[in-house]
Amino acid sequence: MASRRAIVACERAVGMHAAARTRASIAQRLSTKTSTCQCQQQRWNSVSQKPNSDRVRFPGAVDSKFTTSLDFTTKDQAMPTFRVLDAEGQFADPQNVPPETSPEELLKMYKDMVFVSIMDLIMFDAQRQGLISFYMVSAGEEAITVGSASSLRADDVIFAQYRETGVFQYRGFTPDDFMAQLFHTKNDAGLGRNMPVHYGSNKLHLHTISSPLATQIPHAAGAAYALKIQAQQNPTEPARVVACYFGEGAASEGDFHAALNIAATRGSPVIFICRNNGYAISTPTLDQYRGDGIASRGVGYGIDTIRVDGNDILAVREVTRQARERALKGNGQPVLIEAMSYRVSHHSTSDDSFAYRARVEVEEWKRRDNPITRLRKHLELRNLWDESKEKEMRSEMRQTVLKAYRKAEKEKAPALRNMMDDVYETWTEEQREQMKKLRTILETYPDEYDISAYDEGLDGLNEKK
Ligand SMILES: Cc1ncc(C[n+]2csc(CCOP(=O)(O)OP(=O)(O)O)c2C)c(N)n1
Ligand SMILES: [Mg+2]
Repeated sequence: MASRRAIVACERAVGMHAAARTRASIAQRLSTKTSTCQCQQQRWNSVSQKPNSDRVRFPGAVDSKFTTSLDFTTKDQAMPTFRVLDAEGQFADPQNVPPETSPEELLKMYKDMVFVSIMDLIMFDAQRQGLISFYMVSAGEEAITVGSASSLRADDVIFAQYRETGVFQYRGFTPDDFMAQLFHTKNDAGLGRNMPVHYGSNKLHLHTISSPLATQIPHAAGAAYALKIQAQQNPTEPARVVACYFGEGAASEGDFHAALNIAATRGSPVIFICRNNGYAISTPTLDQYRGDGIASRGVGYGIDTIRVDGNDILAVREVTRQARERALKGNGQPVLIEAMSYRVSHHSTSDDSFAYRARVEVEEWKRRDNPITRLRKHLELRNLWDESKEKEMRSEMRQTVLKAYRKAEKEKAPALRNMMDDVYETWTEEQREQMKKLRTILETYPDEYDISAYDEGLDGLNEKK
């Protein structure tokens, strides 16, 4: 099923016309030996073993030695966690620092993280006041999203889960774009059809967020395969990768496993970025899995994998930079990054996390480590930042968010016809009938239904010509 989804995503991305090339023929293409997977095919050509060899090259195992000692393989030591900065913002190993990041870039990353945290506070409150229906904050995870986005090309394709506001912010989604979606105004690219925080942008190569968990992961594997084919067809164009974000909870879905496997076997240039924040709503990781996090699964699928300190933006930036290079090496391959953090906030505005975890646990994490504070300390050590700049920036950002917020609050909602549009190419008879009935109801009970808030009012019910 997930492989089928990957194929569909692949078809869409390369723009194949369904009538011209049926799914069957695509599936056949995927299963045929192409020049790109020759290396993988060749791996098994030497099944015939030499006499007295200490191993047989079984077709199903890489290079397994014979042994007479009966030992079960057990859980090994945990994979290490890469970091660049220590909790005080100093280089953890001054002899081993990543390539210099310019002061401008460091400041952009810092400001983007702070902007997200300020918008989060304001919009969480807006939901509490009943002004928007739902919200999710990124508290504690801003470095994972901003840091990784900073190492991608602007036209790399991104699939996100929902706690990746920092990616949208880094890419150039504007305060007006955020507010149009959150207040479902007529300027929302999704025309108010999605819950708040389900952002998307064609222009910025950000696929629209979708609520059912993990469905974006096979889509990402398929889209990356499409990019690989495109790169073969247009070798002079700069190669692109896909970045796919998800939580450790989403990695419990079958889609995660199918996607990693197809990406590995097809050599798709996709960077899987898992945000491991310790919880899937109320389910702590201990009840989700017993292995070594999500990283150990990447190795199981034959995928180059790294674990990184998600509170250390320079570490996230550097692993993503190197992951991107790896993803494009040779004929392409997936890479898995597991970024460790802690979900400081409630899961969403629909959740009260103190019903299942102690306040002291959260307070302890807030005190112990925070990605924004860590980068701020680093900037101060380099004389790039101080308290007065901080104050000025925070006040300006608050004003920016509130200005966009007030503007969106007054904006009309999309025309009512958008309820029906884009399901079929044109409305069906049933849809026309339903819109006619809706018109009758709205005209009969004008005091019950205030449609002045909708673009075009009653005319918005008319079918688009
Ligand atoms: C298929 C599916 N099952 C369940 C849900 C309900 N649900 C929404 S978010 C969530 C937890 C996901 O946790 P994780 O992937 O770790 O992301 P986090 O919220 O921690 O960022 C669940 C169970 C869903 N949206 N889709
Ligand atoms: Mg989680």
